[in-house]
Amino acid sequence: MRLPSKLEIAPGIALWPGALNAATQEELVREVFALADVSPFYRPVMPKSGKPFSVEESNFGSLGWVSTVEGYRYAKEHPLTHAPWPAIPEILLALWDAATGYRAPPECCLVNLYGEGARMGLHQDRDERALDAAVVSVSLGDDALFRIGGDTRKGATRSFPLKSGDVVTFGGPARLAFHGIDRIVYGSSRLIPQGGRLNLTLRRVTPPEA
Ligand code: MD6
Ligand code: FE
Repeated sequence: MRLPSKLEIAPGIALWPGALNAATQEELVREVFALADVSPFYRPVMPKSGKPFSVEESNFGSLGWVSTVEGYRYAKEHPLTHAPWPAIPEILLALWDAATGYRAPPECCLVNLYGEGARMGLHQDRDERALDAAVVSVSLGDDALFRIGGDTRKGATRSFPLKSGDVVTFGGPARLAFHGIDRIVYGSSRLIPQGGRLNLTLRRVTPPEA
């Protein structure tokens, strides 16, 4: 896979606007929902409070990121079906190589499904041990407003729009930057049959040498 030129949003944060063409976006959406038949979307809950997420989630890969009242963790199985997660689609593996050049493949593709009104609060992706690998994020469907800050929850933040087909990487000095989704523009895209937005984030969890 070849990527167009990237924009440096901040040190360690790169954006490839429209990296995936319409045909590739459609193919990915088909694959994600086909895999969701075996690995269904479910609504995770927040650690401690048990408050439900506004997004629904699933995972692909050898490890899936899950959130329960006990905390966040990587798990080999779906929390409801107890089946192993399905393999990460080839398109995404090729994208990972093109965007990161990392020496090992991703182990997790976390899938977030946003319906009307869904959002994601400011958070860090810090449950991975391979923090030298960037996180690769793909947006599909409705437009979203992405917010980024620094390594502490306080500090200044800024936001920028993400559109269907955009790819973002978080690495190096930005690997632990706080970020979230303020809102989506529900109904702005017709890519996803039932409407809304899909976000796919690819992560390397364990150091390749481990
Ligand atoms: C989203 N993205 O775009 C949520 N995490 O719906 C993330 O949480 C994210 O975009 C790490 C790196 C890039 C991301
Ligand atoms: Fe994240």
